[in-house]
Amino acid sequence: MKLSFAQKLRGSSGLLGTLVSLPAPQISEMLSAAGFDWLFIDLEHSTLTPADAQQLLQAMRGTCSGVVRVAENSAVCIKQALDLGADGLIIPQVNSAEEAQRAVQWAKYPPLGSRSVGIGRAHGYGATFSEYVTTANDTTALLIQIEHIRAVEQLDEILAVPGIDGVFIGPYDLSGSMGRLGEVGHPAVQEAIRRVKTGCAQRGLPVGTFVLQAEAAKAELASGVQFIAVGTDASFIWQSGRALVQQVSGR
Ligand code: 3PY
Repeated sequence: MKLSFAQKLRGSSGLLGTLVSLPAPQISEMLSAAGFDWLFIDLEHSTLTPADAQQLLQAMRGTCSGVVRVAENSAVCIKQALDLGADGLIIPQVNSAEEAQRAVQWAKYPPLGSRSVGIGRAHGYGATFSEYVTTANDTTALLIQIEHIRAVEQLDEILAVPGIDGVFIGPYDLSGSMGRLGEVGHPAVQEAIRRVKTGCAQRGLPVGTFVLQAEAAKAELASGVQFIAVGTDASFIWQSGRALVQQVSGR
């Protein structure tokens, strides 16, 4: 049986993903066939629409999970992404307990939240409606992004909000919010990241993050993050295309 991403997060570590930003189902077909555990389908920083996200999810193979980062923390973005069948959501820029509570309200069905009821791909277009609405709170992962120093300062209050299934650290935005844009290795940024990881560990909440290279991913997984997104579809194409041009033509 295919485990939900929420179940995988609770039961395993080292979940390897990558970020998908291009609107072609062949991309998620290839990346899931390549063996990634999960794909981070990014509607915040790309031209992907909810319809594109649905096609990307439909093309995925095997046991790979599709986690959608919504464009913003709003009722419409959250319900559309869940109804089209996302295995989990990443909510960007959650900077206070109130913002975390709003995400839970929109992402979880009553009594935990007040997610509105629709019939979509997630519900088997109606065929599996009852089963879906009774299990979705448990099987769809609600991941909030901690990516601003204000959020780190209010970490305890944010993590105490019931209904959050995990945290995804955004190191680049976090570094920017600390006046060190892109300096993710700076000691002050690393200290903020360490505080988030420690806070999550104390509450038993899975934590993940984003890195650009394989070596950094191995280091993060060794340090105990449960899930990681490495690189992007666009960066894979760019890097291998660029390397090929250099090898063949020396340019
Ligand atoms: C960040 O590093 O800020 C991110 O959101 C990565 O996805």
